[in-house]
Amino acid sequence: MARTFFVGGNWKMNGSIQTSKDLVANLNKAQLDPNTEVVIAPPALHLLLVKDLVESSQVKISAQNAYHKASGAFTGEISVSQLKDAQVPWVIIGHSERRTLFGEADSNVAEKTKAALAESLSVILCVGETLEEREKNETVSVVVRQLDAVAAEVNDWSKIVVAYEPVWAIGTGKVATAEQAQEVHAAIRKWATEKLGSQVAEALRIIYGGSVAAKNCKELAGQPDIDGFLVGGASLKPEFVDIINARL
Ligand code: G2H
Repeated sequence: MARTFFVGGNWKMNGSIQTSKDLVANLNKAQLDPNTEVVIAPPALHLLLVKDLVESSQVKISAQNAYHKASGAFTGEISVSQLKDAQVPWVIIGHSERRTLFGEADSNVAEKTKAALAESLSVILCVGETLEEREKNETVSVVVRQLDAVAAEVNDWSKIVVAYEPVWAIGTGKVATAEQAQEVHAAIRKWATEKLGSQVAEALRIIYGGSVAAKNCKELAGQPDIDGFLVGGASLKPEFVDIINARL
């Protein structure tokens, strides 16, 4: 069964109310490949505004992070239950900026993923190695360690999209080559086959993130184990539409 191509736009901590409105207006008027699933992740403050402005049922919204507890004295956090209540159907978990800048460990990522799935949210689960880890030939072992931590807590992977984002390629303009990305995506699918079974592995979307742009998306999208993208910087530009349409 063919996997539906998936393109996520991670706006990170960028923009104003007006720029969020402009980005949605641009998507609303664009011709999007009807075979691509599109998910945009605005800053938390703009989630409901963006949700109301999106016109196409093809475009869903996502939070960039969530806390695993349902409620309580956790100043500054947003819970998975609150996302569900606000009808935000997706959440990004384990982005490398959360892991490196905010100290999220594999165990935090696993408990957040578990909590999100328990609230019936869908999860973009991010994994990836640092430059130092790649140079020490640890890429696959790092990614497998990150995935194993989640697999220890989660049985049902049907609502998870795995985003492979090599940390050295994020926001640096240094995109992984199509071969480098495909190699890791294939290793992730092999992991999934062994750990979760071949049916789950075959259905699992594994998307690439890290300096994806209009100029490099087609070659990446042509790889057999690359099922889409998580796009940062370029999701704030009109070329995001070209990335959504990478398979046309
Ligand atoms: C990786 C990606 C989106 P960028 O973080 O998650 O960002 O495309 O800017 O490298």
